[in-house]
Amino acid sequence: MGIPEKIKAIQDEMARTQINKATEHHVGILKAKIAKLKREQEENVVKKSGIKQDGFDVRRSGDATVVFIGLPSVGKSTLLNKMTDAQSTVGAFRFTTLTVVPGMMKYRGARIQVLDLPGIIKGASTGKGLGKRILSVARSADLVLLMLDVFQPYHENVLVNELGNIGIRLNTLPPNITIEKSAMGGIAVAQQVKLTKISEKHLKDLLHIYGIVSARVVIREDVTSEQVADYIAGNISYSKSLTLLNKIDLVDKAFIKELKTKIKSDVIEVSANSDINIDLLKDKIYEKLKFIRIYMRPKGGETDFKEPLIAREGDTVEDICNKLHRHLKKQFRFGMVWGKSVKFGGQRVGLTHILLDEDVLTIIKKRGM
Ligand SMILES: Nc1nc2c(ncn2[C@@H]2O[C@H](COP(=O)(O)OP(=O)(O)O)[C@@H](O)[C@H]2O)c(=O)[nH]1
Ligand SMILES: [Mg+2]
Repeated sequence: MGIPEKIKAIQDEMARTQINKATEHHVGILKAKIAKLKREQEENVVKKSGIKQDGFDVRRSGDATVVFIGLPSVGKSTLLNKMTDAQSTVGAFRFTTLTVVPGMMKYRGARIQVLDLPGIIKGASTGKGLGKRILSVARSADLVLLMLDVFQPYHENVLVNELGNIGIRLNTLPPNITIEKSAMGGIAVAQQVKLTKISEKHLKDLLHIYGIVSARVVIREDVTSEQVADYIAGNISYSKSLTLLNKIDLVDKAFIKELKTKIKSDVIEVSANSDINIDLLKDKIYEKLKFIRIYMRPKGGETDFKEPLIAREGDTVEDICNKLHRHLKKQFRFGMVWGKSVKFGGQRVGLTHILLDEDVLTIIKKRGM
């Protein structure tokens, strides 16, 4: 039996199974089997065709990269032109954007690269058209903007599903578990928190599907079976997203109010054409990317408060060194910090020190360098 037939057989079995408490476990296992087969199928296609999977070649630049994902004609190109210095072709026809068009948005001192991609359609993840390549650009982005037309809000599910199919999860963190394969001894599970969404038996069955019979599993979070399957399968990206509703100039307030009750996530309503809420959108993007500003003070000199270095939440002194100069890390002796991340001004810190917004930083190099 080939992979498609195997998938079909399991799908048929699922269709025959009534979902209730008693069958929940069984259905979960069937789902995991399908997910595994689909991945294998995917890998076969890639191997046979020799298609490069990494999608379009876009040189990343700026402090962060944001991509638009949406169906054709929702207004992605129009919005890119409004937000950045780019000139992307806008058309009343579908598929006007055929390549990736990058634009740079400068906002509150940060340089944010925004990528306009061709529209995707339902089924994009299974290789219709350029779909998969387009979706894979989202994998390397710092933020995905899901863009919807005010008259087609239900397309949000399509976008989330298509991204999900190629292993991109939105607005969730990787599950806090570890699974270490061992040579023998069966599967040992250490639960630091109690599992309520999946039983230990289910967990072991999942591991078996992936051929793991001996492993040490540490559970630090109450995970679902999907999260465990993701962890075992690997190659999953966890991205942040924001949902936009465009063309609100075409409807009234009552229409939007009604609509918002139907969309799951928080949405930002904009009109690219009529310039509504564009600054609000920039604000939301900036906030979501969690930038921090670091003011550099040269040794014995004045702090540069005018042009902060733009970093991201969680960045360390080492990250800053890397931004400044390729070899600085090697020359680094210690840092001095004034601000929220230290107990007192001028505190000495090492490369692993995590900085906070508006810290002042001096880097002291090794002698003679
Ligand atoms: N009424 C209205 N039309 C818009 C808006 N934004 C874009 N459009 C129109 O929608 C069509 C498709 O826009 P385009 O930017 O090419 O969409 P894309 O395929 O998603 O890149 C064009 O005719 C735009 O003028 C908007 O905010 N309001
Ligand atoms: Mg376009």
